[in-house]
Amino acid sequence: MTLLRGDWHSGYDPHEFRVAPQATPLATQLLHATGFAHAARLRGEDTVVLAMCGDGATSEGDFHEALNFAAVFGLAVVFFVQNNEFAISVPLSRQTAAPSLAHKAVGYGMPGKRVDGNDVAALLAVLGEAVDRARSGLGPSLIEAHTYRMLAHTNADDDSRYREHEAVQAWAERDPILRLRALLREREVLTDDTEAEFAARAEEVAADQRVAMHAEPEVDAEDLFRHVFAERPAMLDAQWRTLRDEIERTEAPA
Ligand SMILES: Cc1ncc(C[n+]2csc(CCOP(=O)(O)OP(=O)(O)O)c2C)c(N)n1
Repeated sequence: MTLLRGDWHSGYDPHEFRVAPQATPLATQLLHATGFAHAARLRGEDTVVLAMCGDGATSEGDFHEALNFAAVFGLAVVFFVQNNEFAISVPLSRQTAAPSLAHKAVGYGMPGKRVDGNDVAALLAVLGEAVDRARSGLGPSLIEAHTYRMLAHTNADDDSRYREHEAVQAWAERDPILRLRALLREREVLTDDTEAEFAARAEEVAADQRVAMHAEPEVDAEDLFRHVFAERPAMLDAQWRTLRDEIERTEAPA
């Protein structure tokens, strides 16, 4: 969440959690994933990479390059597309003329599966299969999870300009959390007690997050210039000196 308040781009250690930092340019993460899987292969590791993107991101050139390279070299990547039918205001019908996004897998020579994205159990089964396949050296898969975006893209987006309220309402009954809850209740995995315990723990996490997000971050302006190159080139160094002088001037007492 630190990314969203103008603090460090990644507020955690990606190595420790084995989750890459969020990439804002759409679909670039797919190439990173393919590269990561290639590196793992060269190092003799059995890592499987899960690469996620939206339906809109499938129209980027990077999507093609990443899937093609991964398939040709049989890399251990599971490409997971969350098809929520919109890329901000652009509907899926403007994104592809293919019968489904999963169909794209055929052209790359990898298995493609379309699954109900609001059915957590189905998703787990399909993802598990793709991960096992990748880990046993059979190469990448493409999974399309079909769902629906319930809110506007961001609070700067007015979705009433491009879709009907009724269409959104129709999806409310398919809420994946309610469905998972019903399944777990039926199997008696979830009881009143465990549910209350989970809800209390979730509220604790949310409360901690709110406190952390309201704290004033201590930013060091030079961080902008660190970790870009192993050795900072003269051009960046000049930019840093200009910024540093400006900061010193504005911070100097009048
Ligand atoms: C290369 C690039 N182009 C445009 C944008 C602006 N942008 C941010 S989110 C978004 C829509 C993404 O839609 P989708 O891939 O379907 O993912 P969703 O947000 O619906 O999960 C766009 C166009 C961007 N971040 N990167």
